[in-house]
Amino acid sequence: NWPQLWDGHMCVLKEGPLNRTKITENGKRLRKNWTISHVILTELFLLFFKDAKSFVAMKNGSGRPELCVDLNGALVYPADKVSSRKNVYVISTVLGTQVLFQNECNVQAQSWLYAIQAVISNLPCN
Ligand code: I3P
Repeated sequence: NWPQLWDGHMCVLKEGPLNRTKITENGKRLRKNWTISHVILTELFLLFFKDAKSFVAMKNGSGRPELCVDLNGALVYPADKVSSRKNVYVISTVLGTQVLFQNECNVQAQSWLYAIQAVISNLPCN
């Protein structure tokens, strides 16, 4: 139950909008479908919500993220040849999920990269 899991256990390290698309699930390639998400970085997860309102709703006891990426053992790096877009990074999880995230502003995109890298390096499986 997401609201319960959230309650008192996780703090928001970074929050804001990013474009994202899942490209692999369980090691299987998916068709790209870029969407804008409201992204929340915690000490354990990168959570993608439909919008900021959905995140507030979850905290108030209803709903959950559209996508939850387990950062323990994950890798994050520039996705240079994976997209025609600029400032694209890939997060690759131990269970074989890969998510691209992107921001038109390279400073913004890079600040997400650094924040996610910092979380990963603090987790046991880094
Ligand atoms: C895809 C769509 C994606 C694009 C992808 C296309 O077409 O245009 O935005 O990824 O390129 O295949 P469709 O909507 O028909 O699925 P990028 O924006 O990241 O380049 P790709 O096939 O080179 O991954």
